Amino acid sequence: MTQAVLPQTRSERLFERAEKVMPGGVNSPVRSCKAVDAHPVFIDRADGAYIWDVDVNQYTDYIGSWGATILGHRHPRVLDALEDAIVKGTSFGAPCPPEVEMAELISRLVPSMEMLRLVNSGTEACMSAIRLARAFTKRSIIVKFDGCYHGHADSFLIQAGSGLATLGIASSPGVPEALSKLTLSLPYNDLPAVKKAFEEHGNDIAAIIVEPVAANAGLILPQEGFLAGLRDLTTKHGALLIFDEVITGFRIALGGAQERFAVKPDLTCLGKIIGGGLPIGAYGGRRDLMEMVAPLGPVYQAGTLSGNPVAVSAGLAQVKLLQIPHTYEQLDQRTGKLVEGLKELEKKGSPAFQVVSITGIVCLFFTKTKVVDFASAQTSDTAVFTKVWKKLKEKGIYWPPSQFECAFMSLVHTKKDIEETVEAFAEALKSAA
Ligand code: KE4
Repeated sequence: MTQAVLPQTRSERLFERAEKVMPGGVNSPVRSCKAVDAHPVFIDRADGAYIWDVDVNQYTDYIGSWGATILGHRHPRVLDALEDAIVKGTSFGAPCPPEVEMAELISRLVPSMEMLRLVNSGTEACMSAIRLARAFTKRSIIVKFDGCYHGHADSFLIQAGSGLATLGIASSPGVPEALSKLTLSLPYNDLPAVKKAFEEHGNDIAAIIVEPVAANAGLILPQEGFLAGLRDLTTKHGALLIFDEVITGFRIALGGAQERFAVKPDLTCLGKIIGGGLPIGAYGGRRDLMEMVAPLGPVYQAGTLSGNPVAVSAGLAQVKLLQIPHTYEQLDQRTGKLVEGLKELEKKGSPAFQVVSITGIVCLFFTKTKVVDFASAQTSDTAVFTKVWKKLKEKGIYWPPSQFECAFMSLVHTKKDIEETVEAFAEALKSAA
C-alpha cells in the first residue's frame, strides 16, 4: 500500500528554501537540529515562556534565545524600552546616553568590571578580552578548557593536543596551525593539569579564559576550589584570569558567577541577558587593563554597532528589572521545581540519566558516569537524548537540540508549565527506554 504523502509544512518549505541560500539553512549551526537528527521548525512569534512556529504549533520554550530572554519573550518593559528607543532612530555611529547608563549599571552590579566596552556578541567580547590579555602581559599562550565555548574566534576553535600540556590543534579548518599552537586546552575541573601547564609554559601564558560554570558541554559545575585555584595560579604566574560570563552573567546571580563563587577575575565577558534578546556583548575589568584599549590605549578594538541604542535600551530594561529583590530566589524556585520533577523520573533508572542544574540552567546527561569534564560528558548516549528530544517536541516542549547544550529557565515559566514539562519528560523517557 502506498504511504500517504503528507503535505509539506510551512517550516519544511522554508527549510528547503533556506538550505539553498544559507549553509545548512541556518545562521548558526546548533539551530539546524542536526545534532538530534531533525529539521528545524521556523519560529513565527513568541510571548512569555512560549513560542509558536510558522505552522502555529505552540511550544514551551527552554532555549530562550540561548539564555538571553530571562524575563521571557516580549516582556512589556522591554518592549516599551524598544519602542521608546526605535522612534528616535536605530543607530547613530556616535555616543548616546543608553551606552553610558548601561556601562555604569554593569560596573555597579559587577564591581570587578571597573571599566568596560560594549560590543555586538559574546564572540567579540571574548576575542577582545584575550587580545587585551596578550597585550598587557606581552605573552601569547591562552589556556581554555575542553568543552568550553567562547565564541568562534580562531583562538578558541582549538581542541586539546595529544598530551595534557601539549599545545592545541585546530578544531576547524581555516585556523592556522601557528595560531592554534598558542592555545592550550585542558580538562575542566583539572587543577593539576593547569599547574602542569604553568610549569611547562608559565612565562608564556597570557591568560586563562574559563566559563566559571561550563554550559556548552551540557552543564558542568566547577568543583570545590577549582575557580579559586585558577585565581591563585594566574596571580602567582603573572597571567590574567578571564571569566566568560556570557551565559552565567546576570543568570546564576545578579553579580554572576564571580559573585556566587566569590572569585574575582581580571576581565569578564558578558552577552545575552544584557541585550534583552538583541545583539550585544561586553568585556571589562581592571581599570589598568581597560585603559589599554583604543582610543585611550594602543589595543585596537572597534564596532560599527557597538553600544547600539536599541539593543542597549532593551538590555537596560531587562537588567534593571533583575535588580528587583528576590528575583534570583524566584528563578531558583522555578529551576528547583523542574529539577525536583526530573529527579523523581531519574529514580526510575531507565533510561539512565543525571540532572545537573544551577540557578536558571538545567541539563540532563544520559550517562551513569559522574560528569565532571567534557570527556565524561561525552559518555552520554546521544541516541537516547535524540529520542527524548523528539518526543518532547511532539509534546510541545522546545528543549535545546543537543546533549551538549543547556536548557534555560525564565522568570515567567509557570508552575503549570513546569508540571506539564515533567509530564512530557515522563512520556519521552518511557518511549526512549
Ligand atoms: P555569541 O558570539 O554567540 O553571542 O556568544 C558566544 C559565546 C561566548 N561564550 C559563551 C559562554 C557562550 O555560551 C557563547 C554562545 N552560546 C551559544 C549557546 N551555547 C550560542 C548559540 C549559538 O551558537 O547559536
